[in-house]
Amino acid sequence: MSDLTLESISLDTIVNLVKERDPDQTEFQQAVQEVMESVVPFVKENEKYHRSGLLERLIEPERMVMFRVPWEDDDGKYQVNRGYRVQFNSALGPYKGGLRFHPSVNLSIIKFLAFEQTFKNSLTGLPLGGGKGGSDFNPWEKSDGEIMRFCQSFMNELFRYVSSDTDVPAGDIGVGEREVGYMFGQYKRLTAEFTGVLTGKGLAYGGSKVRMQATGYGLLYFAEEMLKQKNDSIEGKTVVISGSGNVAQFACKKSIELGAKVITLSDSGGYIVDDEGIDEEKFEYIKKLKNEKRGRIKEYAEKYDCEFREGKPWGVDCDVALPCATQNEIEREDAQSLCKNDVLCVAEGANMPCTDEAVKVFHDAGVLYGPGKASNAGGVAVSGLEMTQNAKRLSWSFEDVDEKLVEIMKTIHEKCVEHGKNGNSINYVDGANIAGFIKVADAMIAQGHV
Ligand code: NDP
Ligand code: 2IT
Repeated sequence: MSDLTLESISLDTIVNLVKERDPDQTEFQQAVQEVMESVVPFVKENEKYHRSGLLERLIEPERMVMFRVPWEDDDGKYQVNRGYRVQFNSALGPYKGGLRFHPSVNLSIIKFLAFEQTFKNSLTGLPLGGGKGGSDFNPWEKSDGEIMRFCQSFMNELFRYVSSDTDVPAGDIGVGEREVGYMFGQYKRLTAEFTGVLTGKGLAYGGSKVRMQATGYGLLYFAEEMLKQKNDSIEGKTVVISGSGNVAQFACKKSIELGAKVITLSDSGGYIVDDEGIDEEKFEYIKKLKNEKRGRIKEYAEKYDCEFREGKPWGVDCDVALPCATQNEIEREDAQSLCKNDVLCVAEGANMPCTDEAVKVFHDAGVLYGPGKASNAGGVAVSGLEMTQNAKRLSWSFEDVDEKLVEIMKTIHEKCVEHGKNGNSINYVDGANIAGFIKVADAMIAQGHV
């Protein structure tokens, strides 16, 4: 890659660099394009950033590791999966970001997630670099013993690249407290050290209060700030949520607490529509169904006698839509359906759940649209607070951590407004990308051409 000059910096030149290098990495190309649509015009206007191969360095991970993960299933057969850790950018602190276990995982997906994480972590204001990892392992219908053996084998290799001061993984799709626990146990065994090498740990051994709730709660704190811009609030609104995992569950819980009516949740099998709204009791049922029994959302429809439909929930009439499942789950037609039903606000709990075309539909329709790197940053923010508590060897109360989370989400919103204000409206995509970029870029320049 060559050093770009002011004249040669353009969205196309940057995106083409990525396409030429990694033609098959479509998710990574999509994430770079989305960030650079905001950053390139900003860089052109700010001379400080016309140097040091800054943009070329920003789109290339500092380090990527891929490794074999062999494990024994319950029938005594050997299975082999592929493990990944992409250490994208350490300008602001130790690499930080989750681990995803899902059969769709590949290098493109882990790179897009690590790239997004770099800007998200910058927005939190905490000293966190960006990274992500995972495996194409499918946790679905695996026994507890199989999950444990897989996690141990995964850590047998990963432990060489992580530590509380260099790279601190956490959960993501398919990785929750149980998996973090097995990986933490194995790391401790391999290194004979009890340190905060992972976040999202159980409360008994160094986990932070509110970490479990943080992404979903933070999403609602952010959505509330967005609605405030239109002198509105979440109270009394009808909310459609996709997914039924960690993020979706606590987005649902906080929506209920704030007086909204949540009528859908989903999984890869389909979605439920509960016109009466999910209440606290139904929420407890879902938590048990998903986290302990590892059941399907369809069972909710049978228990509470409501509708279950295949596909995605975006055709359901709502005021607020919270995609909390996976990337590219809202495509152009889905966005059009939401707009047809006069959706007011779309805030992303998942990472990159809206395609570029869907985002354009929302912007053109004047919908409040919050990109994940801002609206779902609450999870990693509380992970950062978990690291601080571990380093100090103390544990803050639920109220203290929750209050800090509220403040962080409000500050991220303010940064989006500062850098995304466009006449009377706010372009949260530009706001989040530019605010996230400035801090990372300043730190990279200060640290020299490394
Ligand atoms: P979970 O594994 O707890 O839940 C994932 C949910 O999404 C499940 O209901 C799952 O359904 C559904 N899902 C996953 N993949 C697909 C797919 N390809 N098609 C349809 N449904 C799918 O993960 P999380 O709740 O932790 O993560 C959800 C999203 O939030 C991800 O995009 C993640 O990157 C993002 N995120 C997570 C954070 C965290 O702290 N955990 C922080 C910030 C963002 P099924 O079980 O049927 O696969
Ligand atoms: O996408 C994300 O921000 C996460 N999966 C959480 C990362 C973390 O380190 O807590």
